[in-house]
Amino acid sequence: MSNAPTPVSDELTIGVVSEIYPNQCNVFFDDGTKRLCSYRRTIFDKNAEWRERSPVSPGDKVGVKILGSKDGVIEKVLPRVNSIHRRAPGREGQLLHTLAANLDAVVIVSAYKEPDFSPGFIDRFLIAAQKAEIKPIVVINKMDLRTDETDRPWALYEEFNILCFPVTTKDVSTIEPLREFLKGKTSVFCGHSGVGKTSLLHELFGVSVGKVGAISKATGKGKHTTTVSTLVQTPDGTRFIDTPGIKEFGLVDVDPKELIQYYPELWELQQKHEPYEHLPRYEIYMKIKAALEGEGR
Ligand SMILES: Nc1nc2c(ncn2[C@@H]2O[C@H](COP(=O)(O)OP(=O)(O)O)[C@@H](O)[C@H]2O)c(=O)[nH]1
Ligand SMILES: [Mg+2]
Repeated sequence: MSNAPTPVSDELTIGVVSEIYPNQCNVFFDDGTKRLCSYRRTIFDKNAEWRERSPVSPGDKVGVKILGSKDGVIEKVLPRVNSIHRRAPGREGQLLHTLAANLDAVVIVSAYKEPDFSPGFIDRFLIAAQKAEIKPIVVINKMDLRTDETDRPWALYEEFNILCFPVTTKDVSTIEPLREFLKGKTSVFCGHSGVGKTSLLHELFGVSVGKVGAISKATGKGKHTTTVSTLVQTPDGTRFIDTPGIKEFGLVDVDPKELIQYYPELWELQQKHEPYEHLPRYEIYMKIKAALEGEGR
């Protein structure tokens, strides 16, 4: 691998977006350097059905015009292979917040406890990942808080062939399989605030991700938490994106009627029962299960 940044043309150098600030972002280059870059607003697509909250997102590959020793200007965003996004919270209209782009995996993190295991949140990310055709995995952290060894609230997902990793940052041996899975990949860590994403990333890769999620003033309507994702790259080429404090995850472009189609096994069962498209997958499953058990009696 060359140590010099890759030039795309005489003028532009390819890099990967790391963090987004209001009018600038950090970009990583092949040689391991990072530059603070501004972007031209003209790279927004004004005709798109959904407007993007920011013209670039962590993981985006960009063409940068190098300025001086530390800065640059993003002149071009290369086409995305894929991305994971949500409705921008606290904003009206069709505003899209792309959490991360060009991913190999979506890591959905939940805690076993503190905060409670959250199947509704996992379901929504599973749907978003499947819709974007990115491999989802489920990580259940804080397993040290489990007292009943037989309790496996994630078992349902395993039944659906979704890879699940029960872990605890208190015992590094539990995170080895996860580290192995993530090696060489670009993945985004998604989950409620407090489930242990940042602690896990620190244990997995020995890198500290700065605490973000600052409080900002929302225009007119009081305060809300801004969500800033950060991409980090390790020397072996593994990349991950930490997403602090996702409280809301509104699906975009998913018609409630098509929802159940993301779960082929439920789709099949649903043909025999009432439609439950409006419910989270876990609840649909419990209802169908109850219906089937009732039928058997
Ligand atoms: N009991 C227990 N606590 C943990 C574990 N991992 C992280 N924590 C704690 O959970 C809290 C939130 O962790 P943090 O990494 O900031 O979560 P994030 O908001 O998802 O990034 C911190 O107080 C951590 O010390 C774990 O495996 N077990
Ligand atoms: Mg965090």
